[in-house]
Amino acid sequence: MKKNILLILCSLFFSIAKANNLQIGTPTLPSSTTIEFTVQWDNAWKVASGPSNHDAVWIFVKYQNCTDNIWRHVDLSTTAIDHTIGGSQLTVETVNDAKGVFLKLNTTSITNIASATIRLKFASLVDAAYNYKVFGIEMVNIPAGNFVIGDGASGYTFSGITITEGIQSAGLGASSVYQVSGYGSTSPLPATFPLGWNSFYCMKYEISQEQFAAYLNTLTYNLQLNKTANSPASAVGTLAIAGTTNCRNGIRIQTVGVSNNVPAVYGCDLNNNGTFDETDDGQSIACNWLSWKDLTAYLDWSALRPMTEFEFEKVCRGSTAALANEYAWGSTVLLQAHSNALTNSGQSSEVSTASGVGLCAYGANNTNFGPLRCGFAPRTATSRVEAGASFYGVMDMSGNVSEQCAGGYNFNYSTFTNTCGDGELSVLGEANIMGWPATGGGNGGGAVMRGGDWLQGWDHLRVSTRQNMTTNFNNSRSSVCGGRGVR
Ligand SMILES: [Ca+2]
Ligand SMILES: [Ca+2]
Ligand SMILES: [Ca+2]
Repeated sequence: MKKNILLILCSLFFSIAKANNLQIGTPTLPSSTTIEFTVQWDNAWKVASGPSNHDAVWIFVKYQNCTDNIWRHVDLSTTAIDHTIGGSQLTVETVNDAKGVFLKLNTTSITNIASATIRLKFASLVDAAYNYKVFGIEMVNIPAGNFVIGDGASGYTFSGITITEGIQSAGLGASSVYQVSGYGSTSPLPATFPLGWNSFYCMKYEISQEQFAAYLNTLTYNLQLNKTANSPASAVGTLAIAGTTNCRNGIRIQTVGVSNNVPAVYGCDLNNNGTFDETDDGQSIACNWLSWKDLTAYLDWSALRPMTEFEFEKVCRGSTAALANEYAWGSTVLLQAHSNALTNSGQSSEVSTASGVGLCAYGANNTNFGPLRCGFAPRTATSRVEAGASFYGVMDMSGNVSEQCAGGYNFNYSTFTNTCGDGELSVLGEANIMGWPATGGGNGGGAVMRGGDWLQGWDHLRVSTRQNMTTNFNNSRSSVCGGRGVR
């Protein structure tokens, strides 16, 4: 019975023509302590079984002080009744650190939110004369529960351990996480390390190029200088973070930066015709060229955090038994999607010319290509295995861009906790959360690449493989690395 419910849900779940269809209206300030805006998103879900979970939008607000022009994070009230949610479809979930709120469906359904008016209360008085921006990121609830880490078959896999509530609350000793072919942890995994049993939210999609450009546009000139590949004073059209062979990353300088008061403006111009944010300029393509430091800066800024290797496998596999060599959609069937075979290339409706079970962007084996649109695989009434969806409905966990996770070998697991970003960056524009790994690399850095990508082969795509343990591509910007956050 449960299986039937799952199949029915999946056919609704993954009927997504356009992935990142979340739209947030221009905000207004009805008072000095509130901000109001509209939210629209399609295929919102709250389901009771198969699995029981829901999606949500993580909303956070930034303000710009008109004296120093710096964008800072707005803390929001942690009392739910302080916020006013228009209509009956949505409800608000506050968070203890006040860094944002989750919007989610009020009752069990799968539906579109045509337009809901949201009024959020600030935690403290903020000047209404400032400039404000509201950001939203689609998330998926990953409920608390047991899961298996390791399929015992893939490269450098964990040996297949069921993570229970008891293990999460007691921690996992070093000896018990020894891998089948080496690369076990050399330090105990304490209870403070997110072993994945507890409930959390995971970004539904990889960070898109549009999302990353929006983040760059809140940085001062000096921070842009530190956090991009070329000076913000470079000519219009200069690539922001990509190498010369840009591998479908079209984030470029739209307006030349001058000073901290006049930083560069970045936009998407994948077709490189000098006109920004046209319908085919790749706004919805997954953002590659993200080093570990780029990913963690984005996550600190958005008040999320990196996921751990344990959480990565839970998001993929859910509560099911481990299947040897399975991919994120729970089977070993694989079908290549390639950026040389697309319909509506660069558009928000971009799809692979291929379709079917196990469709996944991998194995291009040629750096003239690149990643695809976030959530490109779901079509009308596609099943989980055709949509490339994880157990909980998270997209592209296998393939497209590599996921960068806290974990790996020779990593001090005692330092990393579930502390999220606080919305503010260091004076160099880096993440500055205690315990987050400072550098990339799976061997010693504490930031291992998981899930494979558009360039590498099939063996990197498996849920349990830790094949990139020693590659350390993500110490610098790589055409294959991107990522997503959790909270
Ligand atoms: Ca263009
Ligand atoms: Ca991925
Ligand atoms: Ca910070």
